[in-house]
Amino acid sequence: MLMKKIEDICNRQVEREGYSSNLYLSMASWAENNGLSGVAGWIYSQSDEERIHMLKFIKYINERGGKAVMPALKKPAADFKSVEDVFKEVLKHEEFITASINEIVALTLEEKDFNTHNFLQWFVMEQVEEETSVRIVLDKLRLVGKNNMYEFDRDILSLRKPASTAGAIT
Ligand code: OFO
Repeated sequence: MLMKKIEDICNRQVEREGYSSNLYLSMASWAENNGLSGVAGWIYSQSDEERIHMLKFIKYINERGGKAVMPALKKPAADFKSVEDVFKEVLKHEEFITASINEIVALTLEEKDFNTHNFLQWFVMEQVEEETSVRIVLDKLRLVGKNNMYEFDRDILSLRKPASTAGAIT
């Protein structure tokens, strides 16, 4: 049975993963409207992954005898200055999510909830992968140059990690 404070902080993460998914949908839609189908594809896939992360928390909370709460999600921004700004914002958001996951890990250690601690290890590794993949995109963007957006957009999907590591619900 989940401790109430662990249940609450996991529900907070349900909301954060759900918001991540929504935020990335908004960014992908912006890219699509600006003729950047590759960038849009990369970010739509990221949005799908965030929804899976949210589901993982929902299922874990319920399976451990808690009650997952479906959150109201804050409306994300609809307009962005540039592709570089979008990916800088993705990185900033992922760093926030990493800190959020680490906070839950710390609480599980404090409360000696080793089951939840174990559940969270997948997320700890996932955040390392996600931050790295966004940094790679930003590096490529600097290399290709903002004036060569056609090539960047054409090639960006080759930078996506394979779906097998994207994290299906188990
Ligand atoms: Fe990209 O964050 Fe979920 O966990």
